[in-house]
Amino acid sequence: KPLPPVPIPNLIGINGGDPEDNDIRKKREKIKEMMKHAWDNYRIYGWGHNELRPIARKGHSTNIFGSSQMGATIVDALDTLYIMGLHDEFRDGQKWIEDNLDFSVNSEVSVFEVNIRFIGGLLAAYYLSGEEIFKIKAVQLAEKLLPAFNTPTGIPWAMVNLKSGVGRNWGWASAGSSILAEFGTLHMEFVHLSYLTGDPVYYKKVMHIRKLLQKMDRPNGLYPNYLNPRTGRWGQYHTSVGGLGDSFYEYLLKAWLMSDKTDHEARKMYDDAIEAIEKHLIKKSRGGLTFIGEWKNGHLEKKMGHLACFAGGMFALGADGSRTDKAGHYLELGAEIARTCHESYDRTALKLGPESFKFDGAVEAVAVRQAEKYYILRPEVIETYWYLWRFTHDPRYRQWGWEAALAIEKYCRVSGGFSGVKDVYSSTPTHDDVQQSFFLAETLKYLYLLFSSDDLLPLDHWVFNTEAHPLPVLHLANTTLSGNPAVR
Ligand code: DMJ
Repeated sequence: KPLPPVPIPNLIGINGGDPEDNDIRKKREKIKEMMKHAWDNYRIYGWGHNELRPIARKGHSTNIFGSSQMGATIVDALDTLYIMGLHDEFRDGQKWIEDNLDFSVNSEVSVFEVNIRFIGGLLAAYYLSGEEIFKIKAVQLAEKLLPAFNTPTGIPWAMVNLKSGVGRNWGWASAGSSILAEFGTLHMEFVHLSYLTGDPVYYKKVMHIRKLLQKMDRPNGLYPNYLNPRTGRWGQYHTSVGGLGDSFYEYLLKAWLMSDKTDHEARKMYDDAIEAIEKHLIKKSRGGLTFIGEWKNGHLEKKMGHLACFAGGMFALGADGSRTDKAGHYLELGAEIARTCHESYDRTALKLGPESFKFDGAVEAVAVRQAEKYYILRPEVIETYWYLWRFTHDPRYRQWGWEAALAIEKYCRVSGGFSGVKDVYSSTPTHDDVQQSFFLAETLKYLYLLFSSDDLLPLDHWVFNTEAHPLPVLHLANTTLSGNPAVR
């Protein structure tokens, strides 16, 4: 059905970004070529499947996408194709979405993953291209996610069946809990959905989550990773800026940025959370590396996940507007995290970072257990390099990003696409044979932006969701999202 017309925010910097320097231009071209390689092979061997097995040369999927072929790679890659000027490929993806992307399927999907990859990807493609189909599909999908919020507390289930609307939580999550980084990473997309549809339902759902969290006790000021949606009580007292916690903090900051810095409540929650995190989780190793540990049952585990490396960029992004004018401090903290994460790459045989690394006696920024030595094409370290580059223009970030790009090219590229590797400390890598959709959505996009000039997607006009999908800043001064029809 047609959606009500709303004023489209100022879309500044959706093209261009040509660097003046010849060497940088060549590097940027190389990243675009890598994107072509990833996309073209997916196009040939995995089209319509969620992801690609680049060695077996066939489709791949995991339980987060449910049991149906939803073309996750297509949706996730669209905006990267667009900003790289790969317009034929973009149109090809658009055509597949128009003809095939259908959400009336009996399939149980992750609410979080579908929100960040599909709704985020479709909204970004809509804003960049102006093609209505993306907005319509985003709204159709969002309607299918709404039943996940039918819990006694309004904290959504982790998974929902798109057809029946029945929701449930992951079996492995503490005492039937929902996950902070999942139910806390809906705000950006849901605010845009209310903005674009004129329907306050999405806004109300995420504001309800925020209000509930505000009322809860926080041990040491920290948010635990688990919350039971039936009882409204915390599960285990684990706190992490990596997996299970990460993007909740990111979305507090980005809610404020996306509201043109008018959502002061979100900014306060971010500032309070970061203060507690700095006090209890951030430490310096003997060798002088700043790291973010994990709080588990009353003690600090000196282990940092690759996922937590995104926080370097978050601290830099949040520096401006921080309490008591601590901008310099947070920019420095972001730079220290970037350095630590670079060390985690540099101390491996492949110059690619492990999934998680320890700080224990003589061990610094190195994975110890075999199960933590893999690299699955994740973006977080490159994401942090890019934010630090934008805010400092220190050439080291482009150098570090280029080192990572070369390592990906050398060890992850195969003739059928790009694959993760199982052990970054072994000089003869074994591939995992998965080309993750976030490699096209995030890793290659951040690399491309790192070698572009700052006029491409400037950060005072665009806010990137946690899957690197850019959404424009909304100037909401004359708009209400809470359902007063007189104002819309
Ligand atoms: C992505 O889907 C998103 O960046 C998410 O926030 C965390 N995990 C992956 C990439 O590592």
